[in-house]
Amino acid sequence: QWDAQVSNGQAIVHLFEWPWSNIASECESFLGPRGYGGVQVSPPNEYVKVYQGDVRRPWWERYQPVSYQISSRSGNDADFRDMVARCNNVGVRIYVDGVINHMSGWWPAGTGSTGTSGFDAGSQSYPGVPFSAYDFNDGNCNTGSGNIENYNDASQVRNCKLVGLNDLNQGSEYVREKIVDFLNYLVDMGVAGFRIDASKHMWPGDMKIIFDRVNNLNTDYFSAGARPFIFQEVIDLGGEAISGQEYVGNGRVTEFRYGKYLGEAFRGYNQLTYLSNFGEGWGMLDRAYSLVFIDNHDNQRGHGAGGANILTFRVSKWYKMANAFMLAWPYGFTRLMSSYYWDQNWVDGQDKNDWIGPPMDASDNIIGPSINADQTCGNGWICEHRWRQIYNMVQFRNVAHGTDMNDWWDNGNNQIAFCRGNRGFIAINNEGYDLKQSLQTCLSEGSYCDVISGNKEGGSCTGKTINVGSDGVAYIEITTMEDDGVLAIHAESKI
Ligand code: AAO
Repeated sequence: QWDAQVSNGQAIVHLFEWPWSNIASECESFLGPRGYGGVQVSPPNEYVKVYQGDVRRPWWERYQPVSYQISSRSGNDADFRDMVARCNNVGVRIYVDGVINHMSGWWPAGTGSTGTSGFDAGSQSYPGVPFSAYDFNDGNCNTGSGNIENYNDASQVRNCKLVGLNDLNQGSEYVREKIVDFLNYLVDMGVAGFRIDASKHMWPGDMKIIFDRVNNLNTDYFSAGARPFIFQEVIDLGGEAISGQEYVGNGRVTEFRYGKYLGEAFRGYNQLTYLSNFGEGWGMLDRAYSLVFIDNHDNQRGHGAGGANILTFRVSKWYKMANAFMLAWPYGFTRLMSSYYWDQNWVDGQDKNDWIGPPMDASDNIIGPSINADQTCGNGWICEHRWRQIYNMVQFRNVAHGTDMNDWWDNGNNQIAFCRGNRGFIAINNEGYDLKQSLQTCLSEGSYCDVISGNKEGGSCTGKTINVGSDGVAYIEITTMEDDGVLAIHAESKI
């Protein structure tokens, strides 16, 4: 379950809070044609409807399950099935955000949910599954509050409540059976795998027992015996009792250090020259086990981990540069973030608006993205995955797949360049002065379109044209005045 089971491309995108019908259309009209491998979707199963003071339908309500029925603000079971079929039919996989560590936090009896199950958090009664108090970890938690109080005690991190969320006991055969049924229901309808939420808070051994019971993928879309792709959310920046390494036997693990280090580097707190051995050489997980990203739905808004240096759509030039590096670099399985806009309100170093959910109408229904004539998104959606500098680097990653990194060059500071076999070449300028160099591109003689400054359209380039000599050398120029500090060419951008 370390294999993403992709067929259309080597990068996936988190379409955070998108409705299922919009995802289905996006697979057919954009993700399939542009070589995206798959989509991580928001939790599809029934959860709490949160109204708490001025907090109204926060994005994080989806991380408070009420049942495993496929019923959410993104759509119902039929909508979800339709999306899975339509995306698979164009080769784009669906990965479900599986919230299986816990159920909801405390809410007064009668609090609503996105389905019909009803629940009583106080007595840990979730009839929609059903779960009752017997199925939770209270008896295994030794802290006074019942919550996690110390991340240096591995037992309480697993057996106590994460921020007050009722903590399921995955040591119970009954609980395992209900979780396996939930995952199998989704696998049988054609999903390719799972992001496993809050994995740090479950025992790796219990998780292995659960995953080993999940069915092979649906042979309507996958080869016989194909195993679900598993990527486990474990925040490990070092310094705690639990490490991501403990989970690599179950599947891939989110490598949070990756985005943190690149954020620091592109913001100028580290020199790009040191990226020549980025990956295991920096203490990160083995590339076969890591899931990498620049930002995620938590740390783009100060939740989770990564701190103030995490790059997001709000610092778009650095963001495009870091994503271009990630998509060109041969380490890890890559995931892009696709966001909606919200106004931040910084008070004492915290964004008081960090709860704001997706664009919604007067009835609290999500307003999905509109697509503009220039192929960007409207209705308040950022659609980073539709930015030319990003979708073209997704193609770069596909063209370079199977090669390693070679012919590294740098200026000793913040100008770097490297090849991927004889399939691709990228140069990055993060200096305060122009990059003007003749560099080895490792490509065959000919003219190539720079896929950052433009596209290859018909037989010509809408951006820069790069002429590679018979020795593979080309003159590369990236001035500080340009929109983007990156230049990239590859075997399929040749004219
Ligand atoms: C909401 C309310 C809560 C309320 C609760 C129950 O905000 O006030 O008590 O409901 O009613 C999301 C939101 C939460 C939300 C929750 C449920 O983020 O605010 O709570 O939905 O609605 C830990 C977990 C990690 C988790 C992360 C947010 O380990 O798994 O917290 N991420 C996932 C999801 C996330 C979701 C949940 C889990 C819950 O992605 O969206 O929460 O389903 C340290 C630890 C980390 C820990 C962080 C934050 O990180 O290492 O494991 O993550 O703290 O607690 C440095 C350190 C780094 C440290 C970091 C932050 O960087 O190096 O280790 O500082 O301190």
